[in-house]
Amino acid sequence: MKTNARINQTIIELIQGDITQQDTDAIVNAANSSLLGGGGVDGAIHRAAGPELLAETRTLGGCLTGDAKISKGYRLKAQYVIHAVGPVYSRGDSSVAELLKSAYRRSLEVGIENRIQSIAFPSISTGAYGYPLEEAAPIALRTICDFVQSNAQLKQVRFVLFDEQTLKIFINTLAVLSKQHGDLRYE
Ligand code: AR6
Repeated sequence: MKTNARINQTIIELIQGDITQQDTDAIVNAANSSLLGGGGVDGAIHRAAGPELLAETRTLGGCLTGDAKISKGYRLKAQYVIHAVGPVYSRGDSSVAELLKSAYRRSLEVGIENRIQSIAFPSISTGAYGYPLEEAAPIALRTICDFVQSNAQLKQVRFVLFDEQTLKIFINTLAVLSKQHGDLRYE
Protein backbone atom coordinates (compact mmCIF):
# COMPACT_ATOMS: atom_id res chain seq x y z
CA MET A 1 0.00 0.00 0.00
CA LYS A 2 1.38 3.39 -1.01
CA THR A 3 0.21 6.58 -2.70
CA ASN A 4 1.86 8.98 -5.13
CA ALA A 5 0.40 12.35 -5.96
CA ARG A 6 1.71 15.51 -7.57
CA ILE A 7 1.30 19.23 -7.06
CA ASN A 8 2.85 21.09 -9.98
CA GLN A 9 6.55 20.08 -9.93
CA THR A 10 6.49 18.17 -6.61
CA ILE A 11 5.80 14.46 -6.09
CA ILE A 12 4.15 13.71 -2.75
CA GLU A 13 4.61 10.10 -1.61
CA LEU A 14 3.00 8.29 1.28
CA ILE A 15 4.73 5.01 2.21
CA GLN A 16 5.12 2.68 5.15
CA GLY A 17 8.70 2.33 6.33
CA ASP A 18 11.62 3.40 8.47
CA ILE A 19 12.73 7.00 8.09
CA THR A 20 16.37 6.17 8.88
CA GLN A 21 16.62 4.19 5.61
CA GLN A 22 15.51 6.99 3.28
CA ASP A 23 17.78 8.30 0.52
CA THR A 24 16.19 11.74 0.23
CA ASP A 25 18.51 14.78 0.55
CA ALA A 26 17.14 15.37 4.06
CA ILE A 27 15.14 13.39 6.61
CA VAL A 28 13.15 15.12 9.34
CA ASN A 29 13.52 14.11 12.97
CA ALA A 30 10.62 14.42 15.45
CA ALA A 31 12.93 15.87 18.10
CA ASN A 32 12.49 17.56 21.48
CA SER A 33 13.67 21.05 22.42
CA SER A 34 16.98 19.85 23.82
CA LEU A 35 18.04 18.31 20.45
CA LEU A 36 19.98 15.80 22.53
CA GLY A 37 18.12 12.68 21.41
CA GLY A 38 15.30 10.61 22.88
CA GLY A 39 13.05 7.66 22.00
CA GLY A 40 10.91 6.95 18.92
CA VAL A 41 12.12 8.39 15.61
CA ASP A 42 14.67 10.52 17.43
CA GLY A 43 16.37 7.52 19.04
CA ALA A 44 16.33 5.58 15.76
CA ILE A 45 17.89 8.47 13.83
CA HIS A 46 20.64 9.02 16.38
CA ARG A 47 21.46 5.28 16.44
CA ALA A 48 21.61 5.08 12.66
CA ALA A 49 23.55 8.32 12.16
CA GLY A 50 26.18 7.51 14.81
CA PRO A 51 27.60 9.55 17.72
CA GLU A 52 28.79 12.38 15.46
CA LEU A 53 25.17 13.48 15.18
CA LEU A 54 24.83 14.11 18.92
CA ALA A 55 28.19 15.89 18.91
CA GLU A 56 26.78 18.32 16.34
CA THR A 57 23.30 18.74 17.86
CA ARG A 58 24.95 19.63 21.19
CA THR A 59 26.31 22.73 19.48
CA LEU A 60 22.93 23.90 18.11
CA GLY A 61 21.61 25.46 21.32
CA GLY A 62 18.30 23.58 21.41
CA CYS A 63 15.23 24.42 19.38
CA LEU A 64 11.90 26.05 20.23
CA THR A 65 8.65 24.15 19.77
CA GLY A 66 7.38 24.82 16.25
CA ASP A 67 10.88 25.48 14.90
CA ALA A 68 13.50 23.33 13.13
CA LYS A 69 17.29 23.18 12.90
CA ILE A 70 19.54 21.34 10.47
CA SER A 71 22.58 19.10 10.93
CA LYS A 72 24.56 16.76 8.73
CA GLY A 73 23.39 13.14 8.31
CA TYR A 74 26.70 11.38 9.06
CA ARG A 75 26.18 7.59 8.60
CA LEU A 76 22.69 8.02 7.12
CA LYS A 77 22.00 7.92 3.39
CA ALA A 78 20.45 11.36 3.72
CA GLN A 79 22.89 14.25 3.60
CA TYR A 80 21.00 16.25 6.24
CA VAL A 81 18.80 15.73 9.29
CA ILE A 82 16.28 18.48 9.94
CA HIS A 83 15.34 18.39 13.62
CA ALA A 84 11.77 19.62 14.04
CA VAL A 85 10.12 20.09 17.41
CA GLY A 86 6.39 19.45 17.40
CA PRO A 87 4.06 20.30 20.29
CA VAL A 88 3.02 18.00 23.12
CA TYR A 89 -0.71 17.55 22.49
CA SER A 90 -3.12 19.23 24.84
CA ARG A 91 -6.84 18.85 24.20
CA GLY A 92 -8.72 22.12 23.81
CA ASP A 93 -5.53 24.14 23.38
CA SER A 94 -5.79 25.85 19.99
CA SER A 95 -2.07 26.73 19.89
CA VAL A 96 -1.01 23.11 19.30
CA ALA A 97 -2.33 23.09 15.72
CA GLU A 98 -0.36 26.26 14.88
CA LEU A 99 2.77 24.80 16.44
CA LEU A 100 2.46 21.53 14.52
CA LYS A 101 1.93 23.43 11.28
CA SER A 102 4.94 25.59 12.08
CA ALA A 103 7.16 22.54 12.75
CA TYR A 104 6.40 21.25 9.22
CA ARG A 105 6.75 24.65 7.55
CA ARG A 106 10.00 25.53 9.28
CA SER A 107 11.43 22.12 8.25
CA LEU A 108 10.67 22.94 4.62
CA GLU A 109 12.09 26.46 4.92
CA VAL A 110 15.32 25.25 6.52
CA GLY A 111 15.64 22.59 3.83
CA ILE A 112 15.13 25.14 1.06
CA GLU A 113 17.80 27.40 2.58
CA ASN A 114 20.17 24.43 2.27
CA ARG A 115 19.21 23.76 -1.36
CA ILE A 116 17.63 20.35 -0.81
CA GLN A 117 15.33 18.94 -3.51
CA SER A 118 13.89 15.96 -1.62
CA ILE A 119 12.79 15.44 1.98
CA ALA A 120 11.24 12.66 4.07
CA PHE A 121 8.97 13.33 7.07
CA PRO A 122 7.74 11.11 9.88
CA SER A 123 4.39 11.88 11.49
CA ILE A 124 5.54 14.57 13.93
CA SER A 125 4.02 14.65 17.46
CA THR A 126 1.76 11.59 17.02
CA GLY A 127 3.89 9.20 19.11
CA ALA A 128 5.22 10.17 22.54
CA TYR A 129 3.74 13.67 22.18
CA GLY A 130 0.21 12.25 21.93
CA TYR A 131 -1.25 14.25 19.02
CA PRO A 132 -4.28 12.31 17.64
CA LEU A 133 -3.51 11.09 14.11
CA GLU A 134 -6.90 12.14 12.73
CA GLU A 135 -6.12 15.71 13.76
CA ALA A 136 -2.43 15.71 12.91
CA ALA A 137 -2.58 14.17 9.40
CA PRO A 138 -4.67 16.98 7.81
CA ILE A 139 -2.36 19.59 9.32
CA ALA A 140 0.74 17.77 8.06
CA LEU A 141 -0.55 17.24 4.53
CA ARG A 142 -2.19 20.64 4.09
CA THR A 143 0.96 22.44 5.24
CA ILE A 144 3.11 20.51 2.75
CA CYS A 145 0.63 21.00 -0.13
CA ASP A 146 0.32 24.74 0.52
CA PHE A 147 4.10 25.15 0.70
CA VAL A 148 5.03 23.28 -2.47
CA GLN A 149 2.34 25.07 -4.43
CA SER A 150 4.33 28.27 -4.17
CA ASN A 151 7.84 26.81 -4.09
CA ALA A 152 9.32 25.10 -7.14
CA GLN A 153 12.57 23.89 -5.56
CA LEU A 154 11.29 20.73 -3.89
CA LYS A 155 10.88 17.81 -6.29
CA GLN A 156 9.90 15.15 -3.78
CA VAL A 157 8.23 15.12 -0.36
CA ARG A 158 7.86 11.66 1.18
CA PHE A 159 5.92 10.76 4.32
CA VAL A 160 7.42 7.65 5.87
CA LEU A 161 4.82 6.20 8.21
CA PHE A 162 5.92 3.54 10.63
CA ASP A 163 2.80 1.38 10.79
CA GLU A 164 -0.04 0.47 8.48
CA GLN A 165 -2.72 2.26 10.50
CA THR A 166 -0.84 5.57 10.29
CA LEU A 167 -0.31 5.13 6.55
CA LYS A 168 -4.05 4.42 6.08
CA ILE A 169 -5.03 7.58 7.89
CA PHE A 170 -2.61 9.65 5.79
CA ILE A 171 -3.90 8.08 2.56
CA ASN A 172 -7.53 8.77 3.52
CA THR A 173 -6.68 12.31 4.56
CA LEU A 174 -4.94 13.03 1.25
CA ALA A 175 -8.05 11.80 -0.58
CA VAL A 176 -10.19 14.32 1.32
CA LEU A 177 -7.64 17.07 0.71
CA SER A 178 -7.48 16.33 -3.03
CA LYS A 179 -11.11 17.38 -3.34
CA GLN A 180 -10.28 20.81 -1.92
CA HIS A 181 -6.86 21.25 -3.52
CA GLY A 182 -7.39 21.87 -7.22
CA ASP A 183 -3.72 21.33 -8.17
CA LEU A 184 -3.31 17.93 -6.50
CA ARG A 185 -3.20 15.02 -8.98
CA TYR A 186 -2.85 11.31 -8.26
CA GLU A 187 -0.16 9.48 -10.27
N1 AR6 B 1 10.59 5.75 11.10
C1 AR6 B 1 9.41 6.38 10.88
N2 AR6 B 1 8.51 6.62 11.85
C2 AR6 B 1 8.82 6.19 13.10
C3 AR6 B 1 10.03 5.52 13.41
C4 AR6 B 1 10.93 5.31 12.34
N3 AR6 B 1 12.11 4.71 12.53
N4 AR6 B 1 10.01 5.24 14.76
C5 AR6 B 1 8.84 5.69 15.25
N5 AR6 B 1 8.11 6.26 14.27
P1 AR6 B 1 7.71 9.85 18.15
P2 AR6 B 1 6.79 12.60 18.77
C6 AR6 B 1 6.78 6.92 14.32
O1 AR6 B 1 7.32 9.39 19.51
O2 AR6 B 1 5.41 12.14 19.04
C7 AR6 B 1 11.16 11.37 21.31
O3 AR6 B 1 11.58 10.79 22.50
C8 AR6 B 1 5.90 6.67 15.52
O4 AR6 B 1 5.22 5.42 15.35
O5 AR6 B 1 9.01 9.39 17.60
O6 AR6 B 1 6.99 13.84 17.94
C9 AR6 B 1 11.73 12.77 21.09
O7 AR6 B 1 13.01 12.90 21.65
C10 AR6 B 1 4.94 7.85 15.44
O8 AR6 B 1 3.92 7.61 14.47
O9 AR6 B 1 7.73 11.47 18.06
C11 AR6 B 1 10.72 13.64 21.78
O10 AR6 B 1 10.97 13.72 23.18
C12 AR6 B 1 5.82 8.98 14.91
O11 AR6 B 1 6.98 8.33 14.38
C13 AR6 B 1 9.41 12.93 21.55
O12 AR6 B 1 9.75 11.56 21.36
C14 AR6 B 1 6.25 10.02 15.93
O13 AR6 B 1 6.52 9.40 17.18
C15 AR6 B 1 8.72 13.42 20.28
O14 AR6 B 1 7.47 12.80 20.18
